[in-house]
Amino acid sequence: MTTPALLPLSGRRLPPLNLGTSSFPHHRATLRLSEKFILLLILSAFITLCFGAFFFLPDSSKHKRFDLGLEDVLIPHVDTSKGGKNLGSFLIHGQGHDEHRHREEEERLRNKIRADHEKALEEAKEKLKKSRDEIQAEIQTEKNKVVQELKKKDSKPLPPVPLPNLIGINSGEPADPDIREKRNKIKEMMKHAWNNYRQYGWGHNELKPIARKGHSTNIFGNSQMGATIVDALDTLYIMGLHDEFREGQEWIDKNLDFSVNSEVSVFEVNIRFIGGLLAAYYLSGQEVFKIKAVQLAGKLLPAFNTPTGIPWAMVNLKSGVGRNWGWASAGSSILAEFGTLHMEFVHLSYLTGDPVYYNKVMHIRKLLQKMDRPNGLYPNYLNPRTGRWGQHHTSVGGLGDSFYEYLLKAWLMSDKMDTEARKMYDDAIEAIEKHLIRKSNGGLTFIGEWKNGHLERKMGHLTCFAGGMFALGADGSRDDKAGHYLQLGAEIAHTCHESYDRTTLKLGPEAFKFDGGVEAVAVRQNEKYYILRPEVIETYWYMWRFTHDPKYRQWGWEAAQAIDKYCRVSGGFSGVKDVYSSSPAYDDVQQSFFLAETLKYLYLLFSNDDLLPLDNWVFNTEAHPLPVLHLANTTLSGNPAYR
Ligand code: DMJ
Repeated sequence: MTTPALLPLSGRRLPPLNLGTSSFPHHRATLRLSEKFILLLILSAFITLCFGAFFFLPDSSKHKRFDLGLEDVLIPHVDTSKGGKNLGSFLIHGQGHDEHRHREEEERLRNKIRADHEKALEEAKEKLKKSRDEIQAEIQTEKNKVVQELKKKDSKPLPPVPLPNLIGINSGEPADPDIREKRNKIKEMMKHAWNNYRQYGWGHNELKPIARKGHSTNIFGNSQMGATIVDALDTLYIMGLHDEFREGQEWIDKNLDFSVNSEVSVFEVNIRFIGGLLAAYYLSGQEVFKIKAVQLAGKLLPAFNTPTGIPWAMVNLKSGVGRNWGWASAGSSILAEFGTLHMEFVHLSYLTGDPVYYNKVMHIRKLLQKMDRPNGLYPNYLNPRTGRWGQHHTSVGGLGDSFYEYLLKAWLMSDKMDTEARKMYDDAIEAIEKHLIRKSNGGLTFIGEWKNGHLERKMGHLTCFAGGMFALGADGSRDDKAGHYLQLGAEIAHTCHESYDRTTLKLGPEAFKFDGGVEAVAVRQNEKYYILRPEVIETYWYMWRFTHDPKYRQWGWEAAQAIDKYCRVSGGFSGVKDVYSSSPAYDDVQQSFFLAETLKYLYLLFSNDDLLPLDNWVFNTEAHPLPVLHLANTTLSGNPAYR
């Protein structure tokens, strides 16, 4: 009938109230009336204001006192009615001293109820007098308070985690004066790129070096999140450009805010921002980078809310609404995008002790493992609603590339404990070798693209990273084929060098063919551009580390000189539209990956191997070095914060 909460107000289970003296019957009646009045008023105020009335209730501390007070008294009564002996005996034997104490207690309580009600009534009346604007302003103030509380919570220090072995972050000075000079030249190029960005594009995502203003692309939505700053940090650090590093850190600390109404690429934000922030954290030990990385990762998580758990390509950082690229086959997500989250997400779980990130990427892996693969190949498109493949296109370049890279790197990053990832990598590479890798008539090894049962004899600049990947994965390969994979890496490096060498500018085109007498040359006009990409130099560097064949330094130096000659302008570095033209037009974009990757790989190529040794560091696909985690197993149980 009556809810327990109403018992104290109706007083049905209390003995008749004795307010201390029978000489005030009128007062007693008035009090009951005023109680009813109070009840009515509160009830009507509640109904009128509907759910918004939440803000008009007396503050919670009042509720608390009220409830507690009643509870103390009611329990004995309830027990009495049940004939209880323990607490109930408090009233059964309610004579003399006990009864007197009980009356006093009731009196005190009654007064308190009355005072509370009167106060609540006054407050309710006051609220009702306020204008709509005042009420809205109050609601806004309450909301702001909540936001502030959340912000405080966000910037709370994370649990301390022992840092992995951070070897070789301040070394690498070559003894050979010629190599030292080359290394210094690369550092000078970095300063030129950074200084111009700082002067003309500071805080924008990228720089237009000719127009001398900020630039951005749709991968960053309409945000201004300083992509170049975040992407460049670790390169600045390893080059010893510490003043510039500090400037970047200060900007990030004060300005990098992810609560923006902007639809960004989950993949790009992960590899550039989360990867960049995590690497900066490990190198410098500055907590701010870790905190920002974790805040940002939280903003990406809603992208995983799909029927399959395969994330959307894009997510709105504010609303959390996700969707896929309009151009992707049948509303699909892209293999190279949802398959390139593993490294960063495992580190996030390691650093926070929160398995949510780890679970997300392992779920993707498990789902992929269960799926049929045509010819053992992974198609580039997967529909996140149905869990079915889109078009059967397979590529080791755009749309596929870093998925394979991250299988290998998941294994390396786990101190080679994640053998499941290694197996997936080995299986995938075997299928790729069988179906996609061919030799041209002129003897150049190339990796083509699989399109609905047909091999397209075309290779992208992006695909050239695979030379380095094969070399990196040689050690630990199945059937002890290390020599074979190192050789394959060398052949890809050679082919990609040819694609540079056969141009006028000695810079590689975006895509090149091996068809009808054409060898490693772009045919279509819209494939002749070079946008400061790193993949060929990346492969030179890995090959250098594994073979120390001086030709890789030579090839790297050729590329560095060509970039300095043809891409350098007074306002920074720009891509060029045609590498076969002696006077090419500029595209007027200084890509953030030029500072993150191209210049970093060049600098490493002219450094000693003790700078970021590959036994201790694994580079994410944007060249951000993350340390090997010596976890007991891949479930992160080695991490004390997780335990
Ligand atoms: C970089 O952002 C990354 O390397 C990514 O994996 C693909 N390529 C671009 C630069 O070319």
